[in-house]
Amino acid sequence: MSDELFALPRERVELAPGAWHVPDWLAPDEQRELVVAARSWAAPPAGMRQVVMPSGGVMSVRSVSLGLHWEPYRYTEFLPDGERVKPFPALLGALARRAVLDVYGSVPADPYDIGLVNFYDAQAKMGLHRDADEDSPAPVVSLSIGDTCVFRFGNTETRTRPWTDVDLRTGDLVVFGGPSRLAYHGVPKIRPGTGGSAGGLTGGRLNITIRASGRRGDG
Ligand code: MD3
Ligand code: FE
Repeated sequence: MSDELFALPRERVELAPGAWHVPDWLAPDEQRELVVAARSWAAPPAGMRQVVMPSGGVMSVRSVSLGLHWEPYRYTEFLPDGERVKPFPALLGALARRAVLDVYGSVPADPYDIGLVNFYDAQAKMGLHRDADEDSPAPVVSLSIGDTCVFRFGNTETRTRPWTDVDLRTGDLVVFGGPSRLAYHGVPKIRPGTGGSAGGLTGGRLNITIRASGRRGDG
């Protein structure tokens, strides 16, 4: 029996105070637009790369930075090889403001100026961590396209339980504001082959996070 036959609309859920999961927020044509844009962002120079941790370990996720580049544990305008980071696209600023307005009813004071595009193949994962290198309380906006992932949302105190596992599917939005802004989170698993043809990806998962650096000026 097909799951789709009995698929009900998924409701928006507050995962923890200030953290909202909004299923199917991106329309299919918006997903396709972002996939097309991501292909151009991923191209060299300053294209897709794997971050090397201080331990020497290489992250399994491949990523493109826009606006500012994150390298453990700070934001810079230049990549490790000296290339200048690509500019922050106006499209991402507009999406982030629309998302935050939709969920919280107001937009943050600090401008959105950082985009991080993460690509997960079937084996990629991201360990539990906090995003604490921004100097702004503005909510982080996360958009998922392609294969479903298991997203693990922990607590603000420890890298250990309690945590909640939630499937993020293509088109889903999550915003992390208020007390959830500094919560531990990660991606323990991709569910290969679940993305369909959504957005025109042939496999894997694209996650786009949009943040405010809190830096003065135009970012
Ligand atoms: C909660 N990315 O890039 S998105 C990351 O799916 C990251 O690629 C994951 O964690 C991904 O740092 C998870 C959800 C997410 C992103 C940023 C957050 C959750 C967050 C920042 C603060 C709290
Ligand atoms: Fe994160």
